[in-house]
Amino acid sequence: MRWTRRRSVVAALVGLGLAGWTIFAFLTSVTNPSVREAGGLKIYLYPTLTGAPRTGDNNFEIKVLDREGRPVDGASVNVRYTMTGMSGMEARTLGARAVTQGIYETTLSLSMAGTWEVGVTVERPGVAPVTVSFPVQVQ
Ligand SMILES: [Cu+2]
Repeated sequence: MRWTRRRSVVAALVGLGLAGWTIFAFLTSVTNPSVREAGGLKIYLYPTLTGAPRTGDNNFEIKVLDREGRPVDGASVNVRYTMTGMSGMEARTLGARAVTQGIYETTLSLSMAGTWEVGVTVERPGVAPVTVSFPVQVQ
């Protein structure tokens, strides 16, 4: 009796913990799904003009900031993207064009609706390359 109750309390706490973590992860991703921090950089990826990405060609901007929030210019920014969980689809790689103020621009051909995985690699002279990954929902 007592043991059963203790076990159900533990199960309830574990359940609450998992639910809390899930909600936290969900809220964090909703608050800002398009920023990643790695290697002393803050890297943003967002679709321009179109709002939510749709099937076909979509323009994206990549913003690169340093630790102090200053734009990182003169980097080589490459994008590698594929559809999540679709083994038959080959990943595509392309470079992003530098615009200004730490902003780089690219056009991704998102041929199907669903979840895509977009990897962004930032290379600077004399510094280890930084790669981050974004899930992108395509309608
Ligand atoms: Cu696909």
